[in-house]
Amino acid sequence: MSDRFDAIVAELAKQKIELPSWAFGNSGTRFKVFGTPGTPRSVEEKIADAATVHRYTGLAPAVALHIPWDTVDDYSALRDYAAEQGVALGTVNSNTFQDDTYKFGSLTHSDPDVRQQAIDHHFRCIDVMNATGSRDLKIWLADGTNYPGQGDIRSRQDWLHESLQTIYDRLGDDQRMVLEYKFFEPAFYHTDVPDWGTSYAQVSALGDKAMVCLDTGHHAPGTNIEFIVAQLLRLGKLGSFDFNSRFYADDDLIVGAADPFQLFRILVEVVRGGGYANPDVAFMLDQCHNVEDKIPGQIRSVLNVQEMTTRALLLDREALTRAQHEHDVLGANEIFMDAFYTDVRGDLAEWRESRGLPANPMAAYAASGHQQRIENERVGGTQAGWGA
Ligand code: AOS
Ligand code: ZN
Ligand code: ZN
Repeated sequence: MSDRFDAIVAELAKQKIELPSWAFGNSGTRFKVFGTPGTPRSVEEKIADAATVHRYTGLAPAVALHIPWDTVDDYSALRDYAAEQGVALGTVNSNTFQDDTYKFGSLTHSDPDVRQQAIDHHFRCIDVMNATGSRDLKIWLADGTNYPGQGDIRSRQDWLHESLQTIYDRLGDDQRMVLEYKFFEPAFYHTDVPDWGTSYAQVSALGDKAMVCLDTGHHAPGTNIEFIVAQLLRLGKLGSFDFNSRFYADDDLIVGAADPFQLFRILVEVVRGGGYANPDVAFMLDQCHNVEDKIPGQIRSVLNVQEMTTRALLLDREALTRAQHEHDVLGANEIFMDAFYTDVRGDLAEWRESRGLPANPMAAYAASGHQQRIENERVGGTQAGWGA
């Protein structure tokens, strides 16, 4: 391995990426959900698939759950099962976007009884966290309106604060809430948590255990996402990422597939803000594999994050800072781009082998026969999820 790589390997070894359970379920679009052979039929099989990704990459030691898609009778037993597979249970994601009750909103609904029902759902999510030992409750709200005049935009912010405060007050000392924003969809006129500023304002009003979740697919085209990352890290309020990539909207494609340079720029700010040593930031994927096999899709995803993280760690910050202070525009840009253009695949392959991992996890998985085995074994039925 190169000397440059050796110098950053200790930092790179801290990288942990949390996989979403729903990445292993069947997903799709509003037009069609295509099932794929080998799709998990239970929460346990989803966890087993996530553990397979971790076994091939060493990058994914935790699985995020989604309630109610990952409902089981005994979450402590599920926690033990996950541990046997070699992974931990991570973030608990709530869902107030699929019940008819929430047609006109959940935590922001004008009817206090509906708000209470949504609050009670989050209380149940916290009960799950208490059983699984999870730190984070992730709240993403589909709440919003489709037409001007449909709802009282300002009152909805007040109702949202009251609802979030009630949930926040139920969190344990070692638990957090991460509030995720999204500029549109499924609401088309206004979304009640549309941008980082709203999430920041709402979580700041709650306290230290409330943070912002940044989903990389949740911004208008052309948004400078790395600016938001730098600002939230500077403010101490970046709690988690939902990594994915998009060409047009919230496409939930493999992270880095649409714009590896944007992923690199985001990770440069992550490294600048403490990198994977920063205990405040959870690095989660939030992706759906509509047409590709799911386990290799997740392997590809975590490898993309690892590769761009490696390049970000190679950025010569001392030289860059000197060039910036000297207003050496072209020199600074060249230093920045040099890190991005550095091909780190050979070093990473060598490093993986030195740690008992396959040099090329994608090729190793393809050659393993594992996909064929699960396709032969898993006949009949699939797990609840986006498209179930
Ligand atoms: C929806 O668009 C958001 O990205 C959510 O983070 C995510 O898909 C959800 O958490 C799954 O419940
Ligand atoms: Zn998300
Ligand atoms: Zn999303």
